[in-house]
Amino acid sequence: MTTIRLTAAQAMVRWLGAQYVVVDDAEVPYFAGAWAIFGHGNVAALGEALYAGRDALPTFRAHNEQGMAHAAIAYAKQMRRRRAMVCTTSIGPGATNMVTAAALAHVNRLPVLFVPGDVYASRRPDPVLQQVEAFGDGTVSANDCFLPVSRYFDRITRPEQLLDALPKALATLLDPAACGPVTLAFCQDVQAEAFDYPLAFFERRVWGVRRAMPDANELDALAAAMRASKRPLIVSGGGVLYSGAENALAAFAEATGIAVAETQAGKGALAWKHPSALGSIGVTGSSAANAAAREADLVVGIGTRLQDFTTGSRSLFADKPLFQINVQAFDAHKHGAVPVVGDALRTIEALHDRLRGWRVADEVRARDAAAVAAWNADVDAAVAAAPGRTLPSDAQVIGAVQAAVGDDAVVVCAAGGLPGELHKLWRTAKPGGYHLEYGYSCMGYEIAGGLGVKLAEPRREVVVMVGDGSYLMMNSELATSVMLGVKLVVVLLDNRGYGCINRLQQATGSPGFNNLLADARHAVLPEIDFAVHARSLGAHAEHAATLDELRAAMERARSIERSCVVVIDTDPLKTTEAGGWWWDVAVPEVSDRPQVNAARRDYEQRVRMKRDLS
Ligand SMILES: Cc1ncc(C[n+]2csc(CCOP(=O)(O)OP(=O)(O)O)c2C)c(N)n1
Ligand SMILES: [Mg+2]
Repeated sequence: MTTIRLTAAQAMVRWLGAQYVVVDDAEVPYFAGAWAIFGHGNVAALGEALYAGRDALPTFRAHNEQGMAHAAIAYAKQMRRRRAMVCTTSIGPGATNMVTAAALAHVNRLPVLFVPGDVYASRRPDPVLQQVEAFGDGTVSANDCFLPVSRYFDRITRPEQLLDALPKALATLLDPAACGPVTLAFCQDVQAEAFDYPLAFFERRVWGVRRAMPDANELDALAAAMRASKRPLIVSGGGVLYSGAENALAAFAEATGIAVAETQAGKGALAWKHPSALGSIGVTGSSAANAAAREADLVVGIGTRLQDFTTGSRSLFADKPLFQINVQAFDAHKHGAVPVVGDALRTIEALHDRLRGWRVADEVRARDAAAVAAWNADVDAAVAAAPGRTLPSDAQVIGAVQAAVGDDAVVVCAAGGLPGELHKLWRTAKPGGYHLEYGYSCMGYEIAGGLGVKLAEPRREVVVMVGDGSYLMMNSELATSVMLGVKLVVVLLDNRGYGCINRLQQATGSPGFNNLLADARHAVLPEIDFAVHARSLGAHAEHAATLDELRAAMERARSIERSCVVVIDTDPLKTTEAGGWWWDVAVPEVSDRPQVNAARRDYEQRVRMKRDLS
């Protein structure tokens, strides 16, 4: 056997750079690059290896480990899980800074390879700087925090372990059902240790992605249920996009006339104008989709986790017969659904075949069309700019942004009031045009995520919509976007606080407290000049005083090559009333506040209604 003597770090980098996949008929490296913030746990050995291997695996520097991990995860999401990135950190705080991002990737079923440095396998210098010491367990390190939020975890304590760990890591990242974050905690002394690796280990390898065929019996059961139904509804989730099934779904919907509603992760599979598109479903759904869900005699989820925002906390269609098409049996069995385990594309194709000649009745379709027309009028009204000089609503800003960008644009968002408003109001023309991280809804994902999106699709306009709270929580990768020449347009909606939580707080009977800046303990009420801040990071930045100024600033932003930030003050209280559904947020059972008691009575009534439903 021919061998080559390499450090474990060199072996890892060499192997990672030799893994390929086929995307749009071209063989491309699976790993588009490695994000790295160096420290004593990775600079000496992994740093040396990344430098030597920088042609096959380019390294990118970031400012915050969580931020760089968000960029990596967003890249994979926008690439529809066909390609991914690596993130490496020092031991200790650099590593644990990534744990939130690991949880985000875990919830959203997105691939990312984490390589945090780890303590010495030899224990030679213990306790090494930043080592977390457990009194009763010598095997614990800070990286154990990754265990519950990794789909595959290994600690590399011997160089030859890589021969096994690396292929297992990639098999997990590329597995449509098991997909999620992989953590290879890399002991820092082991990174530097040499070993005679078989040369064959580093041969270029092209990986395929499995498409699981649905079971014939499960498929027959679904086809029979659909044939018997008069008012079926498809709930289309992120799995439709990850499977590349959007054209098959559109063709199936056209052939059968079946109505389709979309989750946050699934939005954009059908163009908003598609005749079967009812818009978004659930807590932040359209009136058309939610009415169809109440009327449905059969609900078919495709590639959805059925999280509470989709199901209205199980109050929207819990009383309906439910089938779940999902590549992961864990999801296919949720909520008592009849499972159809399989790839979304293959299952839709097979279903299309079995349902030839079957069509939803014209009067049902006409009802849907009327409901969609009414919803579209509601959207137009919500986003229309009101005359006068009152603060605009999030909806009006969304309307102005939507009008300023092309059909190809990608809107990026994650937390605050905006995701709900965007889910209701954003009109997605093309798949991939709507990038919402709403599995973990992690404040701080927006700008870092936008960077990953733009790296994935450099030719598309990327518009990040972000609240003042999220911006303050993590904005540092804006500087990275400027440094890398990866242009983002960031629209920052400044309502001076955690607007959506303030509204939720008041809806549950409490006074405004500790959410809006003015309602929080303060010696000085902050007057943050976000435009000045963004400029200091190197971005072009403007403050728009009105929606007209916002439109003009967006126009300018389109022609500027650098990342741009447009700040606009917004009303923290106004939201779109049309559409939507109940969301289960537990209200205190006892309180001195009559408003809380009243909210509790409403809450109990809703919970009773829900119980009657299921
Ligand atoms: C990391 C993180 N911390 C806390 C929350 C809970 N949370 C959700 S939205 C929100 C407020 C967001 O404020 P901002 O970005 O200004 O948006 P707004 O609500 O004002 O629209 C908070 C605190 C979260 N989703 N993520
Ligand atoms: Mg805010």
